[in-house]
Amino acid sequence: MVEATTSLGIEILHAYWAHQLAPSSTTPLPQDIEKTLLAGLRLNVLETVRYLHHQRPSFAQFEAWILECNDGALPEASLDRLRRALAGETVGAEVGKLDDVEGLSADDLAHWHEHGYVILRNAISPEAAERAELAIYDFLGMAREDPESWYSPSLGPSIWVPLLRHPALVANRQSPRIHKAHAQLWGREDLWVTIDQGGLNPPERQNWPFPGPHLHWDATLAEPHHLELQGILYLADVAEDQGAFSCVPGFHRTLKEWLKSVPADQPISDHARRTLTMKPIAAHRGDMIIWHHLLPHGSSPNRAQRPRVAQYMSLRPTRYAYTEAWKN
Ligand SMILES: O=C(O)CCC(=O)C(=O)O
Repeated sequence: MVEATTSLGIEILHAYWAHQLAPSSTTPLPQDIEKTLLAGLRLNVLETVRYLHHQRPSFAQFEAWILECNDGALPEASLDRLRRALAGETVGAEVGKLDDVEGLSADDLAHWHEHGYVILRNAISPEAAERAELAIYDFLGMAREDPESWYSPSLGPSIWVPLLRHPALVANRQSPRIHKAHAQLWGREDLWVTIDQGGLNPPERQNWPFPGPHLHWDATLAEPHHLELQGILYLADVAEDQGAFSCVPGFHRTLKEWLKSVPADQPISDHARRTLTMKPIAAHRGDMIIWHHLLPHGSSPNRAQRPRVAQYMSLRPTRYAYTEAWKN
């Protein structure tokens, strides 16, 4: 094999690039490694795949693009942490020591085990949340206090907002309390935070019906089932009827049995949508809801007066158990 010249010094990046450009003649990276690689290079999965497929860059161009995405440079300490983690070394938390950081309480953890989700109160400060909230309105060319502006075509027919690297969103990904809570749930600190987008779910009105996401899973339901976490940060207060994140609490414990009841001739998600009821989760500005990826979940129609504004993020360890086969 020809050794690739790499300016970033992340050897397996070449294998990732090669596989994206020629999937049928190359071997994919293990899924967990691929996610760690992209999160460690502070890349969003979709933007990276789109860039590679549309531009078909050389490897040197790909590495240059990665730096461009990161304002021209990635800190050497971050690259070093990524290199060591990918080489199998145990690395600590990205945000430094977590020992003295207040995370989830014993009650929170009991709630997590029973319901499969937990509200991390004050995951970020109200001020940090508001900065990110205003950044999302600004990105969409909307004004928070002008309801007419909430339906601007800039939103498109979804609640997703592809704002990835505004400083306010970047800062929220470094919240020690968020890293601590995830470390408690994963039982380890070598976590990598996704570069995920924002969301704005305005009140429903004529010509703007709630577009989803409706009840779904982002996970394979094939066994064996494993832990993975997903999260949403509320950037302003969210009431139950305000387009709240919704899920079927406790379903991570009953999924295996429930799967046996799904008629063989029906898609699992269709059956789930017909038979399961989600609970909307209200919370405050700066709170984060973390859920087990085996909970059926979605957003909900906003029947209140103000948009629900949110930032998505997930934290995963360098390596973790997952099931390859897709069933959903
Ligand atoms: O925005 C929400 O409330 C739901 C988010 C969701 O369905 C997802 O992240 O998969």
